[in-house]
Parts: sequence; C-alpha cells; structure tokens
Amino acid sequence: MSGRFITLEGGEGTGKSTQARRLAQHLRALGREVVETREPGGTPGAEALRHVILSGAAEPLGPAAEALLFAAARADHVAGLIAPALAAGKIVVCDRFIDSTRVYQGAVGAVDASLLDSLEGLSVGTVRPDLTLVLDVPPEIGLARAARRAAGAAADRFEKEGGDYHAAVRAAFLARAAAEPERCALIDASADADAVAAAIADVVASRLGLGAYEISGAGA
Ligand code: T5A
Repeated sequence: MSGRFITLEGGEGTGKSTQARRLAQHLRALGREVVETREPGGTPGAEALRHVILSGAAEPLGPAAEALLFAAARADHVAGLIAPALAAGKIVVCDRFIDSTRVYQGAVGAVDASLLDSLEGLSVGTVRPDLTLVLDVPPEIGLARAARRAAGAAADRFEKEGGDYHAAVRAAFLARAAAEPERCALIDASADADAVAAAIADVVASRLGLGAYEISGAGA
C-alpha cells in the first residue's frame, strides 16, 4: 500500500499553513486518512532543530551550514513520520519540503547545487512529493499577512530579510514551478482563503484523482 505525498511551498505569508489545514480537512471529509506536518519540524528532533534555525543561532555559520541543519531535520522527519505514513497508505500534507531548501539555501543563499543534491539524496532518498502546490503572492502582501498573524512577535531568521531577498525567493519559487510542471502546480494565492482552497482542491482532484471539491465553510 502506498499513500500520496502533497507539499505546499512559497514565500512568507503566502498562506501555506492555512491551506495545508484546509486541504487536510477537505481530504478527511472525503474519507481519507491524512497526516498534516511541516518543515522544518514534524518530529521531536526536527522541531528542536527548527528552534535552532529560526532563532538565527546558526545564521553566523552561513547558508551551507544552515542547509546541513535543514537536511538533518528533514532526514529525521522523513524517516520518523513521512515514510511510515506513506507506507501505511495515508496522505501526507506537508507545509514546506525540498523546494524550500533549493530556493532559500540554493537560489538565494548560493549554496552549491551539488552539495544540495547530496543532502537531498541523504535526507529523502526516494521519498518525493507526488504534487507540490506553489503558492504565489507578491512579497509585500505575504509579509504583511505574516506580520499581522505574528501580532507583535519578533520576525524570525528569514522574515527579517529585506524586500530584495523576498523578491528573489518569489522568483526562485516561480522558476521551480516552471521547471517541473508535472510535479508542481502554481496557485495564485492572492485571492481570499476560500477561493484559494477551492483552486487547490481542484488541482488535487485533477492531478491525483482525490475527490471533487465541495465548499466546506471551514474558514481561514
Ligand atoms: N526554510 C524552510 C528554509 O530556508 N529552508 C528550508 O528547507 C525550509 C523547510 C520557516 C522558514 O524557514 C525557511 C523558510 C521560512 O522562512 P515558518 O515559520 O514555517 O518558517 O514560516 P513560513 O513557512 O513562511 O510560514 P508563514 O506562517 O510565514 O506563512 P504561511 O504559512 O505561508 O501563511 P499562513 O497560512 O500562516 O498565513 C499568514 C496569515 O495570513 C492569513 C492567515 O490567516 C494568517 O494570519 N491568510 C490570508 N489572509 C488573506 N487572504 C488569504 N488568502 C490568506 N491566507 C492566509
């Protein structure tokens, strides 16, 4: 038995967490067993590394060292949660995965692609997404949303970067979606959360055959 692996990617505040939750609710309403998870994190070991990375403690070590930490967290997450869930026939919905490393550490951080290839092979092996939803909004909208949600909390290691950085992140995600159209679906995430959820459910139905969409009224 083999499940399906769906990842959500995009810049800060594009609505990945909101839509991961909405998609999981939608698939459960269709009678599917769903595991909702996120990166960095998802297992106790990976959540501990999340704290180290997002606090900025590893930033002075440089993007390559941060890539090593993301890969270590991912290896634990894949082995401890994702691979067993897929083997049990479940649908895994994951907020960020390998494309985030390729964008933040690779395209923007300029970490060597061959190092990232090696780390990806070590951390995920053959566990690859069946479908990647790339959520796209202009960075100023995404950052404003993230700031509203954080309501006064300090920006994390990546949120505090400047406008050029977030524009480069957006461009790199668009390039990844264009380079792998069979795996990736580009979603205009500037609409309201209900409309984005409906667009995602349509894509999941057409690409993976996982049910037709009915408005659940779940709210953002
Ligand atoms: N990272 C991660 C790397 O550098 N390399 C890696 O390999 C990995 C895995 C993770 C950081 O780590 C970096 C990338 C990131 O910078 P995080 O805390 O997980 O940090 O941050 P993000 O993934 O960026 O999550 P955010 O919480 O910032 O954004 P989301 O999940 O995209 O947005 P969400 O759903 O939380 O929504 C934000 C706010 O907007 C509202 C929501 O209600 C919420 O208040 N909202 C909408 N408002 C209007 N219209 C809509 N359609 C809306 N959808 C959501």
